[in-house]
Amino acid sequence: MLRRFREHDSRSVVDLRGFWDFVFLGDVEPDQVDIRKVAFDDVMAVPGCFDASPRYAGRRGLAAYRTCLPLLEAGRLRLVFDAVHHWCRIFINGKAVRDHIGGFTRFAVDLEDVPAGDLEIIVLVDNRLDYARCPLHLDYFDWYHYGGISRGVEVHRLGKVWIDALEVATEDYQSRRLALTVRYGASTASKGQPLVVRFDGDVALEKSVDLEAGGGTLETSLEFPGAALWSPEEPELHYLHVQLGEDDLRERIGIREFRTQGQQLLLNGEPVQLAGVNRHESHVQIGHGQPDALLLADAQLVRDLGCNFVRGSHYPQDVRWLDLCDEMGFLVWSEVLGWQHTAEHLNDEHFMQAQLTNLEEMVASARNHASVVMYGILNESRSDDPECRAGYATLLGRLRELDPTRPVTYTSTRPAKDLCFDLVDIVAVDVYPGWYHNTPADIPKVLDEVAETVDSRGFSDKPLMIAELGAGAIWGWRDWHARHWSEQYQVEILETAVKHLLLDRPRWCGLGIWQLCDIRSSEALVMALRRPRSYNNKGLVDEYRRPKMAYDVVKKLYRQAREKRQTK
Ligand code: ADA
Repeated sequence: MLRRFREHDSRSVVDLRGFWDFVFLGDVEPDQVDIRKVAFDDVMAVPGCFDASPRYAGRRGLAAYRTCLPLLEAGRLRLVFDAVHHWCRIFINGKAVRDHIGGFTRFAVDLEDVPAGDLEIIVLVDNRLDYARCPLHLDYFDWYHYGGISRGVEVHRLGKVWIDALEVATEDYQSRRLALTVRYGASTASKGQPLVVRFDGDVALEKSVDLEAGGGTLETSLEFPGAALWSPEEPELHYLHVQLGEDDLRERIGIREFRTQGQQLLLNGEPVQLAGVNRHESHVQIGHGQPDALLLADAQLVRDLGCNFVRGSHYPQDVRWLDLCDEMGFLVWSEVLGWQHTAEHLNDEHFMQAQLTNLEEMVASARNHASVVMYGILNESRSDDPECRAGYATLLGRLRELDPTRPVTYTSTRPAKDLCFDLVDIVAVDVYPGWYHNTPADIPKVLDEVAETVDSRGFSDKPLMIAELGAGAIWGWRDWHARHWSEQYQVEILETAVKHLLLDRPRWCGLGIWQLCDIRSSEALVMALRRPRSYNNKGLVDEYRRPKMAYDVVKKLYRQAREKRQTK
């Protein structure tokens, strides 16, 4: 995964990024494929999205990837995939070992007693939009679902005892008390295994532990008086390194508390206002694949804009992106894969199970990131429909169970009728005044009405934010009429809205502009007819990251908002 820090000192890890053998099989059912007979006739970059390359642009179907790894020794291995879109089946030496559904999340395949010799890994990848196979990626969503092995792949060598995860949470930021949970696996029970925890290189705990066969958890609480806190202004990070038996794992964390109190968001006890953007992991030439240079360029844009907030719309973001957010001090809304679902989906066990798995995988990757301050679910789904409430309660409840330290939320488009605001910590509304309805002059009135509605319905004790607001502009399109799709019209809408929300009205705790970059959208007719070029053109920069006029305007206003916050 090539994080921004070294995860292991003693565990041996092989990075499988590079060119893999590839074949696009097309409209073939995975169960009909005889994996021994697949004829690979091409190569494909891993990580990458095959349908973002000109040769396979827009193609949907089954594809096969293959690579080989020579193993000098037999033993236990773990194969880690950081994201495969959207459905995949993994074959090791010709044998199917696991299926996975849903892109954007990490999953692993454990292999016991692997013999020495060549390890052949074949991955069948299906990028078709097929509810029955993969209910998380649907054709009407407002982004293009690229397919392929879009993030890194690694092979880890495990011994008799191995660390599955190190989970770290700030228990009390004032005394710098951290709760640590080590999840381990073990092939047999054993006594007196050495456990050593180091904090920024210094030993903080050293003892012997007894381990159970199969695996278990070890929990402890440690205090690091005087350790620097993490905040957007001073994003101080610390390293926790755990050794258990002969295995080890390093995590990088920030000590901080983020919570809500009445209408406010508090970071380390101080009120914070969110000024930010929504970001998709999408690029015109590489789809969902995100090379380091692109991640860094996007992070630098977010910082240059003066944002302290990014929403990872609408799915779990690459951990390397979260690493950069930790370092740059962004506050991140991490979200489960979803877009405008109805009661039909929320009452379907198949869909809900896929959501729950996606949510568990998201939390596992997000929980140690200081930058991730809140979780979201089910973007713009029918939270106003009584038939959907149970689904919202299930997913939000599961999030709280998995990670009680972070506030939860979702985006609502019908605040006057919403039925689930009582289930969240932060009320978040998406509204597009001046774009889909009303005029730019009406923006202040529309926004005030949203706040009045939420408050009058009994939620005046919760923080309220606009998670999305925006306007489309085609890069370079400047026109005397200055209407829809012109750069000037986007400026007019964003300027009015940002001023009103962040400078004029204290009720709002934040704003996420829709969106940082233009992205390719769905080709479904319902979307295509509203999306010139088949792009969602509401970016402050276009798909090549070229700035539109609105970029500088937002940058100026976000800086003013920051100065206002700092002089309070
Ligand atoms: C919604 C949605 C976004 C995008 C946006 C738009 O708010 O959440 O994904 O589709 O609308 O551009 O209309």
